[in-house]
Amino acid sequence: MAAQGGRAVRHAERDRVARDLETLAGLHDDGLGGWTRLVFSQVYADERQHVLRLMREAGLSAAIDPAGNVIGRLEGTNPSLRPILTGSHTDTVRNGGRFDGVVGVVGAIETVRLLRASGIVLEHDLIVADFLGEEANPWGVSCIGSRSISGRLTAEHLELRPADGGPSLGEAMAGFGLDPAAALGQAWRRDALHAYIELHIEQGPMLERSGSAIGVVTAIAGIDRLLARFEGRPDHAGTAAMGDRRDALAAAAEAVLTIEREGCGAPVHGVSTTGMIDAQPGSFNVVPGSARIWAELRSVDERWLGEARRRLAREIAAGANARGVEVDVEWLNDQPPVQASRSLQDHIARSAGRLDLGWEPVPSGAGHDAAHMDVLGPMGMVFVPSAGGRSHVPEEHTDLGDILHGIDVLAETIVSLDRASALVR
Ligand code: HGY
Ligand code: MN
Ligand code: MN
Repeated sequence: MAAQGGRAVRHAERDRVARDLETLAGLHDDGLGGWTRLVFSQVYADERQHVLRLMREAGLSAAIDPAGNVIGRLEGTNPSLRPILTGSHTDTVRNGGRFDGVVGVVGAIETVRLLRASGIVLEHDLIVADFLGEEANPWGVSCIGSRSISGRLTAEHLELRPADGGPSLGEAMAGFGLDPAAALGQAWRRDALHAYIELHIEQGPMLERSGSAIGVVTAIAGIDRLLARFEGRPDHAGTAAMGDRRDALAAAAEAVLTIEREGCGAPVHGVSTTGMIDAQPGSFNVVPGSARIWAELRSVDERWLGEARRRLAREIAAGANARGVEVDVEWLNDQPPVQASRSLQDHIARSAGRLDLGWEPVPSGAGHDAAHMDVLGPMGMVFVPSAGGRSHVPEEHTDLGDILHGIDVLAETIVSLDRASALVR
């Protein structure tokens, strides 16, 4: 056990963690299915006040920053040292689950409780964060809060509007009581952190299949997102000859399958998904004149991502043009893959070993705030198993016992990081 002055870190408390998870799950939008808590929704506003209270009750001095991050601090003994940061997010996707992100925020707060109950006082300040808006959203900018802290939120991001109109991202933030201008200007200096560590559900099948209790994340997949707009010609569905048509929806559908083939052919970890499609005018009896698709590519291999982008742009255009349809492919997001710090991987693995928990290295196909925190210091992630490898669905589930193990590894690792001097990226 990582001890300090002979004191070992206590184990996470089952009933207290279960209560926190249950309370947060209860703060969801009934009308949106699953355990939905969308960014900028009222239920999300209520939930952030609850997290603020939890942080303060745990002994953190906590506040909400201009970008909407709930930030708590536990002072260490040596203010000259750079802080350790741990956290995650509590917004969800539509029709989402109860554990994505929430496990990392509850785990971080429980870690503070355990350190205090164990009489362990760190040398480094420990900062706990519930980052605003980690999930994909209508503005196409995920990880809003962690981008702000890492200096990756831009004025252009704030000007973005949803494809179907509505307030800009900056207007939505202001409407939520935040200060978008200050959110642009509050970036922490590079290398501001001694270390960043995040507990998260794996959202994939590897740990459940292997039986390992803990995943030591090796890298976080890069994400490239696109919006493709198809312009054909609307016609009467009953009289336009098939060979004369310039059917925008047929061209979009062909592009969806082209995108799927790209992921299926990836020689390394690479996946592709078309998440949305729409067509106008949307009538039975009119050949669609225009259509749009929203899609994304992901991989931990930057070279594959770049090549796939170029192939897709070429093949989508060729398929559309063969149908007499024009297409414009706009790349909305290019988040490169991020390698986890070797030092943190070692600390996490050793902590799991000391706790007699089986572990294995795991790449993350999911994106995380940790990908941005990497700018501020050595980054690591601790994964716990996902039942059936499923996430972003109401059926998302992780056993409480696995969550408690993850929290114990998180706490154990933070104590060992506190004693480490030079951590490498
Ligand atoms: O989309 C993701 O990968 C993350 O769960 N937000
Ligand atoms: Mn997440
Ligand atoms: Mn997610």
